[in-house]
Amino acid sequence: MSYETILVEQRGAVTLVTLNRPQALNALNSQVLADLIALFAAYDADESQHCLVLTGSEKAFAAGADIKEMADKSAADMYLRELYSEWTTRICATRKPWIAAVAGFALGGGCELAMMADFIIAADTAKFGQPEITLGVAPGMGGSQRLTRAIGKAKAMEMCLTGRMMGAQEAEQAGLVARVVAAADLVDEALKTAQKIAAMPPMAAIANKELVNLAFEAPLSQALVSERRLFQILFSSEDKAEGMAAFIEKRPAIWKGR
Ligand code: CO8
Repeated sequence: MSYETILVEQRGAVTLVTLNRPQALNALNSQVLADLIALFAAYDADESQHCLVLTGSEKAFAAGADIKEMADKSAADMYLRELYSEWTTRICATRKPWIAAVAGFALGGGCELAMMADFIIAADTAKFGQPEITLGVAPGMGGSQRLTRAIGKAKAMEMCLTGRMMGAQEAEQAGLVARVVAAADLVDEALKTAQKIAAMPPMAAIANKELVNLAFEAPLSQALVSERRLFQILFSSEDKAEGMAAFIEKRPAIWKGR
């Protein structure tokens, strides 16, 4: 598969993806979106890959949707063609785990893209923001909802209404990012974490992801039933038998992915 705006390499069972439009601070134009749709579909379909890291440059994870591309779009263009929605739907439908490794600016659509990840690891240089209001619009790819769920109403409202950026330390304290690391170590740390996830039984990884995400979608009583059912179903997997046998026999497990 060849891509125009992203660099993709496989490191064992981990796919490392780098947004690569440095001249525009990785602004998300339609080519980036098309590349990401194809990339995430390919990742989900590739049985050799079990975790993915998406990163940008030192200066910017992504500085938002491409304003130059959006500038002459009308409401009819956006509404009738549902621009961006296919992209959002496809990425959020990714079943396998993936991590956003964020350094520098993650603004507007860039912040929204990072928040679509299962979790964010941030460099100490990361700056998150939803500055759409300064352009006369509002977040359109989940920012107002995912940011509010992640950090609560007060901070999300303040950020959306003022467009102010939140630094990495504050983002960690507020619950937006899982961990902050030195900028020089960002990709290595994210890859190490991804390799740890990729070494887990793959079906259980998908189930764990599905269940944590359910906390944002379903009422607690239904989500708890779904959790119980998935827990019970995993007892039929070969990896459950292997995982428990390996523990008892004090040896490493060898996963089958079934
Ligand atoms: N789009 C297009 N080009 C961009 C963008 C962008 N979002 N951000 C930066 N660039 C370009 C600049 O135009 C500049 O290009 P050139 O050299 O040709 O002039 C180059 O990248 C470097 O940028 P700067 O010179 O501005 O770099 P600075 O270090 O001075 O500033 C900032 C960095 C603060 C990040 C600044 O570039 C900035 O404010 N960028 C815009 C941030 C922003 O407003 N993002 C939100 C965009 S709107 C959005 O994302 C909505 C998404 C939801 C849509 C869903 C619809 C359904």
